[in-house]
Amino acid sequence: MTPPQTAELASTSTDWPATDMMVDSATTASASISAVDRAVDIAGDADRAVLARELSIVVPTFNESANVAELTRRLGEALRGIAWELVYVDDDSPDHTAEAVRQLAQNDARVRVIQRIGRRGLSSACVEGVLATSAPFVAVMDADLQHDERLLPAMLQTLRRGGLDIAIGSRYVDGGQIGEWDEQRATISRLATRVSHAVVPAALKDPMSGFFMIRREAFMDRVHSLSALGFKILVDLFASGTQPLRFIELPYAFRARHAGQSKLDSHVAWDYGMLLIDKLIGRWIPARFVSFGLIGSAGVIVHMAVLAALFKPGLVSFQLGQALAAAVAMVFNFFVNNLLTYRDQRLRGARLLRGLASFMLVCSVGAVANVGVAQFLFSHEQGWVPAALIGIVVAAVWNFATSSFYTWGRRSG
Ligand SMILES: Nc1nc2c(ncn2[C@@H]2O[C@H](COP(=O)(O)OP(=O)(O)O)[C@@H](O)[C@H]2O)c(=O)[nH]1
Ligand SMILES: [Mg+2]
Repeated sequence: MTPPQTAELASTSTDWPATDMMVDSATTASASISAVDRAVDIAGDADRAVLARELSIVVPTFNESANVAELTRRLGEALRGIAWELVYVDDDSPDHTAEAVRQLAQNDARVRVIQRIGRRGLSSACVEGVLATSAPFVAVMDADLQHDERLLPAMLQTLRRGGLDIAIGSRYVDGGQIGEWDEQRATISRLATRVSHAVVPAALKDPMSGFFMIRREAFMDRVHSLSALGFKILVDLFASGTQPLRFIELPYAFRARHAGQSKLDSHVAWDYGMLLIDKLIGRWIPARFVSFGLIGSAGVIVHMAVLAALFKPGLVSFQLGQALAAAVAMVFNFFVNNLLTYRDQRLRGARLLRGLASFMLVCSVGAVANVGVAQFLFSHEQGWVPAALIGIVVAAVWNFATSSFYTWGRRSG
């Protein structure tokens, strides 16, 4: 609106005829230009004042359309008197969560959505949400109302006082509760907590919490070393960066899910293992390569089983049996890697078949390289075991590097 007005005034002033009047008119015109500029400045200040949020809230979502309106309403109530913004990061939920948020955003400019397509992952969603906001304090919480939004003002108050980087909603400090979990879920959570202490401080009672508020600076200090794998963003934050996070745990009672279903499934355990491996040795070996290697080892077992089943009873020649076993092992490796190693960018539909074809091509080249390298080493007086092992490692590195780019890396083509 405003820049055209200014331009209009400017052009009016140059269009005036050159008469004695000109000086006065020009003065009047420039006076009104500066009046407009001042008005623009004041309006700008007002806009900026409205936009200067103290608290950004980031909420990852997958199929939470029945929860977002209620969460937004409750946040509005809990955060009266605080300047906040709310960003949902949705992974293209089939239940149209992103659309539900857009409708809320039409009535409340503090609310918006980032809709990610062809991507999955709670941690990476949180990271991208935090990066899309600007307030000096950022909270992360779930959409299903299990996290008590009434704790947010106390978290903010604690961080405002200074001296701390992060305030965590904790189920395991005095006054905290895990709510209605069954015994199995509670045991798994306790176990995961114990294991996490390989990479996070032992004093942290609830590293599995997905509910916390962090100073933006502390987040930005470590954002480049985050793994952003899987579900456990807090473990990731604590295990990244050079300076330890100064933290406090505030108790709250974990509530029952409001609507919809938990996204926690058996793959989460794999993702968690990968996160821990990435934090422990990721500097030297990428966790995805470890996952790829483990699945490759399982592929060797599949290969041997198929070969034994076909060749031993004399159904096929050794050569044909070996070729068929290799093909089955490749298909097995492709599907399991698609399920686990590349869970966050899983191929589906037509892209799945194209992916399988490119994977088998890549692995065939890998197999030729394997035999070539091993043969070369063997003919140069290396023992057969090291020659074979080095051949396998060369093929694994090739298969991983090339398939991560050609099979899973590209969105189209
Ligand atoms: N963006 C995004 N959000 C997710 C994903 N998986 C889970 N979430 C969200 O993360 C939060 C926690 O998930 P939830 O299923 O409640 O886990 P649980 O509380 O451990 O059972 C919820 O708001 C989910 O909608 C995902 O892959 N991407
Ligand atoms: Mg939940």
